[in-house]
Amino acid sequence: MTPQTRIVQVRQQLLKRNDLAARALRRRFEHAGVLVISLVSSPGAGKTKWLEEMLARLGQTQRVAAVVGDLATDNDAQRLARSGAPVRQITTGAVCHLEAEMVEQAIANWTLEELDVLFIENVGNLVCPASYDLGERIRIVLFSVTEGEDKPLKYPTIFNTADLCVITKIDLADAVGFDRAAAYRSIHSVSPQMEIFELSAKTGKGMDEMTEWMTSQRAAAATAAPELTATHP
Ligand SMILES: Nc1nc2c(ncn2[C@@H]2O[C@H](COP(=O)(O)OP(=O)(O)O)[C@@H](O)[C@H]2O)c(=O)[nH]1
Ligand SMILES: [Mg+2]
Repeated sequence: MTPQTRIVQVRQQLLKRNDLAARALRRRFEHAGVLVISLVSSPGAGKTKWLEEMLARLGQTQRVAAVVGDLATDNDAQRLARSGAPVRQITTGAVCHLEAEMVEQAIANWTLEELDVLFIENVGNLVCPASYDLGERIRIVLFSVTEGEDKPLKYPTIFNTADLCVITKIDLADAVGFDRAAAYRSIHSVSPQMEIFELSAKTGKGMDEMTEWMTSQRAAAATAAPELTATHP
């Protein structure tokens, strides 16, 4: 066996182990009636800023919480904790993505039945997080207007494994000459059915629509498993 073959085999085993853990997590989330949404993007695309806004807005009607992953520092968890929502930081060290077992450990002391929506902010990275199922129901890829319209073409897997694309920092679109048509073409060429939101978490533009979408997703998840969510009208 060549070293290369061995590396591939070990990687496949790791992914399989993650898939099993993710499947168990998904069952737990569904049983508890909590809608779980993960966020992926490049570093700095605005995941934490979006979450700060979303926890504040959605938190008015739903019981929200967040788990946030980073290589180092708990800066994001501190920012998010200001919302008053329960927040857990996962510090991954050298690991460039979250894994299902890390999420499982981070939420070990939470009673999931007491939550309506749980957000998971993945490590900022457009490659590795695409391969790791975290048991989420919805994966959102954020893509800021400053990144270059061709990023979906360069990193297709992170886009075609997501359920929704959010174009962030729309307040900067004119300043950086953002080419909206080119960005949409890139996104739809790797994921033809992808729904797209445009917003600015800084100015609030588009955040009402985003919050409404989130509320409707929560309602849809509850309808999908009504017997599990009967205590959360
Ligand atoms: N102008 C503008 N800046 C933003 C917006 N969203 C995030 N930022 C800024 O972009 C930087 C990175 O945001 P952050 O939420 O930490 O990104 P993350 O690494 O994806 O979590 C911070 O300085 C944010 O204040 C936005 O909608 N408009
Ligand atoms: Mg962040």
